[in-house]
Amino acid sequence: MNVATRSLEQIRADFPILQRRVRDNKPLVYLDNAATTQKPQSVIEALTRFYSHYNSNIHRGVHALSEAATEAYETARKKVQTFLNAAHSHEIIFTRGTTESINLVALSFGSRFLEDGDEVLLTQMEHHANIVPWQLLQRFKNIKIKVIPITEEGTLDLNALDTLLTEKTRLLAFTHVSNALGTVNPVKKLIRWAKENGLYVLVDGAQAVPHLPVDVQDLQVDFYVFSGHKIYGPTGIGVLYGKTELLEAMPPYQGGGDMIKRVTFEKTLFNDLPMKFEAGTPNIAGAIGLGAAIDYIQQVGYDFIQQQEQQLLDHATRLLSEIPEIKIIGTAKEKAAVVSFVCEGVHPHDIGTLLDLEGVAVRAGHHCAQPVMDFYGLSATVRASFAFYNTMEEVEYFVQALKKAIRFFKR
Ligand code: C6P
Repeated sequence: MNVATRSLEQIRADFPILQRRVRDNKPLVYLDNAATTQKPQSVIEALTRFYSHYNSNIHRGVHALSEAATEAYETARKKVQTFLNAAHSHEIIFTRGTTESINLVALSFGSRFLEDGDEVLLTQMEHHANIVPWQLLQRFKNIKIKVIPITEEGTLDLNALDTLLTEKTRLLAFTHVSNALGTVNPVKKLIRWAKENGLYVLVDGAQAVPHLPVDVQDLQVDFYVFSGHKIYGPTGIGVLYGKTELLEAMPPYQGGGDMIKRVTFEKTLFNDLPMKFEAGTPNIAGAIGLGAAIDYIQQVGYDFIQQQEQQLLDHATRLLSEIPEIKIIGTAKEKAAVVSFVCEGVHPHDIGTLLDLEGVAVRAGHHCAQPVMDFYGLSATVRASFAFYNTMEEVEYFVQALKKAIRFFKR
């Protein structure tokens, strides 16, 4: 056993669920990491410790538990600040997840910074979470949505940028990594282009932060959003990073407790950042769990994560390419560890169901990215998405199970 194998085994042992057996005692092969990642023991323990030791509301109490909870919640915010290299901790807003973060920006930034007739530039490969909030904004603002097209291999057609740009274009909002195709977009290049043309930029980092380090100051991005559960943290917690001057100028997204300084029936004075955007009791345990997840990722390190995931991706791509019935959807040069594919003559859901019978968890469907499916003339794909805790043996087992499923349907 070499060092790398041993350390991978140790890493896998950190995730209790990976020891589980499913479907007639088959070992679980979890390849649905783009939907949500599994949680290491340290995250589970952070949640348990919060609820068993210092569960309390934050920012309100004068008692010991409330002080401890407030301290832990604000420490988690600082961990996210360091994780993204944000200039200030008040630039980190805790939300329910990527979806809520984008809805917050669309409604709050949209109401303050966008005017009737303004244009918002999205891409063909957006998750619905970065399409529908802008359409909801259209109920209040007569904004126009324009779309950067994609090429057959699933990369953005950058040649279209200058054609799409008009003097009305205000915002570029795009995904850093496509959940349906795995494409890693040229985020720096796109932001540079946007800034040269005076646009605001929102980047959906839901599928990026699990795989690569992000530095919001280096990117010079205005808004960067992600979900805790996709980076080994709990569900129901997410992050909106925003530049101070924008967040200061934006109106609150929701009203209630904690987001105010003074309330009368005539007028309310709003709280400072970040509380202005965190109305009501937040997901305290979730934020603390996210902090623990960030600690864990930093301990594993992105060098290991990237090296391991690249090997898994290459191996899966090679093995799948050898199966004549399989067509990989999304063949960009720069990809995160996601392989989407279709199988001639078999519906993706049927493949997903037969893989499940072998203990292999994948996602089959439109992946909440129907415009991507429309581009390829598909209703769905099968998607295997890897994390650093997956093994080459699991990739091989998955491909064997897939071949068995194909044989079953060809009978
Ligand atoms: N994609 C997937 O299986 P939430 O649900 O708020 O945590 O994340 C939404 C979201 C936004 N952007 C991208 C690029 C995403 O991939 C996701 C979530 C999951 O692909 C669930 S649909």
